[in-house]
Amino acid sequence: MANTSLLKLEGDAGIIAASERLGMPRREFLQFCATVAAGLGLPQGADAAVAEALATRKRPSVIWLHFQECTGCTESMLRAEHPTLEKLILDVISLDYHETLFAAAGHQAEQARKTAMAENKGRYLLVVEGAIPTRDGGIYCKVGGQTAIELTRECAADAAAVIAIGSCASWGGMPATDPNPTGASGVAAVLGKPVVTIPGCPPNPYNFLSTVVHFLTFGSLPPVDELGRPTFAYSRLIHENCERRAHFDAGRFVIEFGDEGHRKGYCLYKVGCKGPETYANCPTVLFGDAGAGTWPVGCGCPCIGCTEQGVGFSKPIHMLAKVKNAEPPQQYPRIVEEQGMGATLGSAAILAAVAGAAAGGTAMIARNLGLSHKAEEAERARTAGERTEV
Ligand code: FSX
Ligand code: SF4
Ligand code: F3S
Repeated sequence: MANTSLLKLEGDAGIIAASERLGMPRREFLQFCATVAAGLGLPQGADAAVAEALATRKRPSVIWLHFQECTGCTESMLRAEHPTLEKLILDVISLDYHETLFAAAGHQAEQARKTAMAENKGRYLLVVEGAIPTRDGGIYCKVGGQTAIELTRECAADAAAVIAIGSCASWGGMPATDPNPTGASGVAAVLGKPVVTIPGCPPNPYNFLSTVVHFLTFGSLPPVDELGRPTFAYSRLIHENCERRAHFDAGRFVIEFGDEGHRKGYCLYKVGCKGPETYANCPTVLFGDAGAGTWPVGCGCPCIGCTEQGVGFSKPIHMLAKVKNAEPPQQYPRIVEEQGMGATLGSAAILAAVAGAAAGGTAMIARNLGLSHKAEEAERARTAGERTEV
């Protein structure tokens, strides 16, 4: 069943203008909205609300701070491909201060931050990338003469919401690795109040984009768990949706890197994969949209638990994971239909309504939705070509 409310928007002037602005075909833009709504676990019809919000709402002002980190979070956001993610992110938000992407420098940059904060008082989003060093009065990271602690507190005071992007900002991440000489801490610890965290080193840019789209559509950030992680992205163990799970269940393991099991794509548990104790949607959302397998385990590398405090950068890479959940995976691949031919426009959102926040399954179907459209287009082009030849 097609989602009629979303399809009705296809001829809407606002949608046409938005897709032109983004340089995306209208259908692709609407598919993207359905994908985001499904990924967020929103009920049926919410994809239309997402599309309308993206097309009409004023972009929220974003102040983006950088502290102890490698800038991988920003890099991962800018390197994603389809649909031109960096374009979408930069169209969805108004990035008023970002040290890496800013042309301005020195006092000019600082002034831009202060102006954006004053003009959008109480309405801007504060995004923090990187850990905050707290030892010795925070002297190990200063920007424009202010410590990271001072800057975070100053910018958070009038923010509508605070998002800690990456594992460093979430809890300290790699800079907080024992013995943590600078006292690297997460944003929540410095502010003394919970914030939304998007952990991962780097985090998946779709999780950031979906969080911002939720804010834009509903004026609030999505539901989070006790660590501030949006439940749409971090409620399932990697092990639950891993493509190698059948090998785990059947006892087929890689014993040594490069052995026969490794070449055959067996389970990486015995070479230290932390998927069984790490909550994230990496196997279902993937990175960069470059095709199948674009996530650590898909490339043959054990998950190091980069999204999980107490696992990533703390637990030795070779150490066996604690298997938290030995339940069967949430969904199995279809065995009859060819992948990508089963989902219709809007069915991902309907599935989301049925499955609630079953992030893994909905994201997978949503992704297939895109493939389905591409397959249809290819088939249409092929038949058109045949007709012309006749
Ligand atoms: Fe940390 Fe972001 Fe790791 Fe790097 O900057 S989460 S070190 S990938 O990228 O903060
Ligand atoms: Fe996948 Fe790792 Fe679980 Fe094996 S242990 S099924 S590789 S997540
Ligand atoms: Fe990180 Fe593991 Fe995902 S290493 S990127 S949480 S697969």
